[in-house]
Amino acid sequence: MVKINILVVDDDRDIKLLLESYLKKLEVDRIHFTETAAETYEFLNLKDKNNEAKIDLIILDIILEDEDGIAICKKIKSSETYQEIPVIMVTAQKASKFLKRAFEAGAFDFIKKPINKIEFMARINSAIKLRKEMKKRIKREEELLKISAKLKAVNKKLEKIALQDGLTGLANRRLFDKTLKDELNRAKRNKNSLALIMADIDNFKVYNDTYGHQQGDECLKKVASVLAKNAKRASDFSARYGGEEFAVILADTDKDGAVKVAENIREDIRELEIEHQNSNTDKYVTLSLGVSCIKVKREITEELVNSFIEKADQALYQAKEKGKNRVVY
Ligand code: GH3
Ligand code: MG
Ligand code: MG
Ligand code: MG
Repeated sequence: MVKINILVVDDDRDIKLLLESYLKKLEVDRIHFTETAAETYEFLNLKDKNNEAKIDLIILDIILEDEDGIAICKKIKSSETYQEIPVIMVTAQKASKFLKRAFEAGAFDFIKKPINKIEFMARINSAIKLRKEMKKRIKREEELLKISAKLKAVNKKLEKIALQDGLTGLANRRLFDKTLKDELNRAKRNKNSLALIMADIDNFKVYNDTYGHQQGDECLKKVASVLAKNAKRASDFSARYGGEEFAVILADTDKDGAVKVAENIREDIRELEIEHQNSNTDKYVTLSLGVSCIKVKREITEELVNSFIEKADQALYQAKEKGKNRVVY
């Protein structure tokens, strides 16, 4: 249910009592009273911009001790919190000049004294209805905003998941392809060298055959975390390239730097001592790595990207040929 709170600004005790008795018959939650402009401003707390409206409808006497109602109305209407709240002016003044000024000040309606009960009830009722609709609309809009914020967050999560390898949590091949192209462009712009490491677990088929696919998955996760740990600069990037193959992109890194990182990864994997009794390299799981490095001088084409990967792949192939568990540049 939408709640309606009303403020009556009037300095006449009899009028206050009369209005209170009328308003109590309407669907109103609370009725507040103020007698002067100063008291009204303080009650509404107009100075605070982040104020939440505590009043839904204002019934405002035009003649008060300290300030006239037209000025009060203008001030209320210029506050962010209360600018949409209906203000109904009440006065004994009959002149149409007053009417004009009241509406120009932003009054929603106008009630003449002496107050006619039927007229008063009808006018207040229509203002209440308007305010209720307004509040419902605001609530709907707020709910829509909340839903849209939630959707955005979900979308962001989905986007992230779409670029992530489900098993290891590393970037997937799709993100690798995009990142490599972006990094090549950046390296060209900044005239930096860029390095790529391709890594492949040795004798992994035999590992699966020996320990089962599930333990194979566990091994892949451990290898991935070593890669992530070693690609530790903000500009480093590690991905699962596919199957038991991984890739690391190192921005602003030359051959020696990249070989060092690759060698660290190789050693860290060996030091995990993941038992692999049927391996032909060691009794533990090992990794072969190929490194390529580039200083881009020409346009980044698909051909250039592919040949960069190819170079790392060739180096990896040589590492396998030479007996695995090693880094080749
Ligand atoms: P090499 O030392 O020459 O690299 O030999 P290898 O056995 O490691 O290479 P091969 O390409 O013959 O086999 C790769 C194996 O990796 C076969 C495949 O079942 C396994 N593999 C690929 N993806 C996954 C995965 O997600 N989970 C598990 N458990 N195994 C995988
Ligand atoms: Mg008065
Ligand atoms: Mg392979
Ligand atoms: Mg392999």
